[in-house]
Amino acid sequence: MIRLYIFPASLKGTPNPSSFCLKLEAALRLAGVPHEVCYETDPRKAPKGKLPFIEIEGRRIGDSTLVLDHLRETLGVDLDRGLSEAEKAQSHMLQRMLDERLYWVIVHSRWIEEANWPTVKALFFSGLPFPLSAIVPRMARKSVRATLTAHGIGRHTVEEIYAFGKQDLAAVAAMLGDKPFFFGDKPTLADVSVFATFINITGPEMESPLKEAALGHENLLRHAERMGEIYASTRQKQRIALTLAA
Ligand SMILES: N[C@@H](CCC(=O)N[C@@H](CS)C(=O)NCC(=O)O)C(=O)O
Repeated sequence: MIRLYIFPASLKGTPNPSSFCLKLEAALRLAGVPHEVCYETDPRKAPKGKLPFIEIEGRRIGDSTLVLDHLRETLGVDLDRGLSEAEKAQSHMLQRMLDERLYWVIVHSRWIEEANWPTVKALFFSGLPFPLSAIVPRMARKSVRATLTAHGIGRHTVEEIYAFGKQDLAAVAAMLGDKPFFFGDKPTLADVSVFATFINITGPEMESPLKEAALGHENLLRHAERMGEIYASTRQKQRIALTLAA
């Protein structure tokens, strides 16, 4: 049995506060891969210091992409089976844009945006005793700020950062158009990836120009609803399977 380590579902409005954790969990559900979800709050315990990771046959593998690569190579788990090489390439580029750029705009909107910082602080640091409660959140925020600067996005003005995010969202919306899914009549990894990112922008009660822009894309909202239903129904199936097995 695969053990999937993800953050707990602790942020109202999204199944998981981390788009990477949600992407991997949703991909496993959609592909019908039996797995046990283990909640972890400390990314330092992960093989690469970030969540999600899996444990399979005594081995720990970190990074959602590397996990999916491993499952494809060893178990033949592949949500993109049947896509043409060109479609696979488009999906690859879409996912890289979401993971390597739009993700950082989300990080800015949560950790740096003053209005949203209390929510993030409560989400990750509410259990700390004094004086740690006064020190740790401030240090963590400083470290995220430094990471954003090292990445490069933190060197831009707030207006520029959100403009990048809006452009990315517009590109995703244009690529989906009026289709139900990105490629064909059933969801692939591109759909899972967009769902995991989009719901983390629009779902939580944290306002930002990024969220405002996302809410303006009717087709992405409908896509998220569609994917949310699929995500929820696959959990039900899994529960039933577990009950039957018990
Ligand atoms: N490339 C990684 C990214 C994972 C990632 O950034 N995880 C974040 C949560 S969204 C994390 O664990 N951050 C903790 C940290 O940086 O200390 C993947 O695809 O899994």
